[in-house]
Amino acid sequence: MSLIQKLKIACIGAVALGVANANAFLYDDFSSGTLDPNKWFESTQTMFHDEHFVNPAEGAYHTAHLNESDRETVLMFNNYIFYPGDSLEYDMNYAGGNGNRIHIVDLDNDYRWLGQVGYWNGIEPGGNDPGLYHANVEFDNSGANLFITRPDNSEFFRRLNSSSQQHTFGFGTRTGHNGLVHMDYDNVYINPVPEPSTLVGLGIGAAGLYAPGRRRRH
Ligand SMILES: [Ca+2]
Repeated sequence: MSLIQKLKIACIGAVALGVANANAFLYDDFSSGTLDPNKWFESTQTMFHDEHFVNPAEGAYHTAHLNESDRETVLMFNNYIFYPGDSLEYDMNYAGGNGNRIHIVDLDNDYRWLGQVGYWNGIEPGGNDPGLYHANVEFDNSGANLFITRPDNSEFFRRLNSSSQQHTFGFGTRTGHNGLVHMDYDNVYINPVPEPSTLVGLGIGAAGLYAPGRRRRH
């Protein structure tokens, strides 16, 4: 079989399964210099960290804490609902820290208590080495699967259960009473399940497979 034939079959298979990456788009790479309020809102359940802003020098959303204390900064997708089959990706650059400091996520207003990367009275399962981490979140009808690739390219997986089928999401940084940290976020991509109009556009005629007229942004 020629390479072209293999590629054709791979493409057809991907479209038929609804996992084509054609719909993936860059949500934000923080290159505008400021936080876009149409895309994000900052949230905390304690107080924000000393530094939490889009840093033009880093081209990223920057969080840092310079004075030991219990703080939290979470960047929530603003008015964006994730449906089963949707996925997203982002990078987390862990520059360093001391004491209790963790990378956290928020799925449907839950899971902020759970460390993914960092140190909280012990090394978190996602690792504690400084460097670039890559997160992939795959949403389904009972929560999401979180995959984190560590700087050494090893992978950490965690199941996040939820009673909701329509998901809100955010990611961010937490410190404990003795915590100092510097974690930055960048390169946020969303890979949505094809909308019915997209499927029709592809000539598949499978619109009936999906709920009509849904909108992610509202
Ligand atoms: Ca960037």
